[in-house]
Amino acid sequence: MKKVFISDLHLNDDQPLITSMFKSYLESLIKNNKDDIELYIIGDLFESWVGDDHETPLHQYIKSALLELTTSNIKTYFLYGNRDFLIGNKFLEETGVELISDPYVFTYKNKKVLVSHGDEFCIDDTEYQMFRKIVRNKDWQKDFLGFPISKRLKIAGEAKDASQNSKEKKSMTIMDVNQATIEKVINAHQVDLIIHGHTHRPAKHIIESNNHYCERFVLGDWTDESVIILDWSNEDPVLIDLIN
Ligand SMILES: [Mn+2]
Repeated sequence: MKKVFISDLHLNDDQPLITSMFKSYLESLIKNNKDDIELYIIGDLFESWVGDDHETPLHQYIKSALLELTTSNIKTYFLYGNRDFLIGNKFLEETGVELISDPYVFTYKNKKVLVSHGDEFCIDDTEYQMFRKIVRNKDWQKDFLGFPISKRLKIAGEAKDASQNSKEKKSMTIMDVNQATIEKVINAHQVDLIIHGHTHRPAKHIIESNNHYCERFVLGDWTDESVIILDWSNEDPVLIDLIN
């Protein structure tokens, strides 16, 4: 048995290399499936998702690649990122991917593990947290999905520009996880391991809180220079770079 965790691919039409790297990665999983692999995609698979009815050649390509994976008996889990939280049932049915909640807690190899995209840990970014509250509201989403695709794309584009502009003004600390929030999460769930992405700052952190020892693994985003994923094949999980 082997579990692998990936996040923040941000697949989009402008980066065909990342798309082909992802496709090759899925093919390598299929080839090695004698290991009994489970794949966890923990958010921001796509740079943007305005609804399952917005079908592009890229979306079709990724959906068939994922379907090939799941029909090769590789159990594939997905949890929402801050960019692709509108992925719905049609996508899930067409790919065989299973949506899991955020946070997702399970026990494996005697360790209690919490998996999350990670954006909820970044509470110092109050502007983003306010935006998140709005767009993760079911009524807001229902209204948004009722708009024509062109209007949805326009709104998503404007939101992206606004977030890019404000990101430039924010400090690196504001956009990172909040330590007290991490400790609260550790104590509330009594977990030994936290796995998340979102911040694009791959690292392994060790936290001691109330005499409880926890490791926090942060995955990297996919670039043509590095792809840091978490591979849990042996006793302990390890961050590996698919490129180097
Ligand atoms: Mn993210």
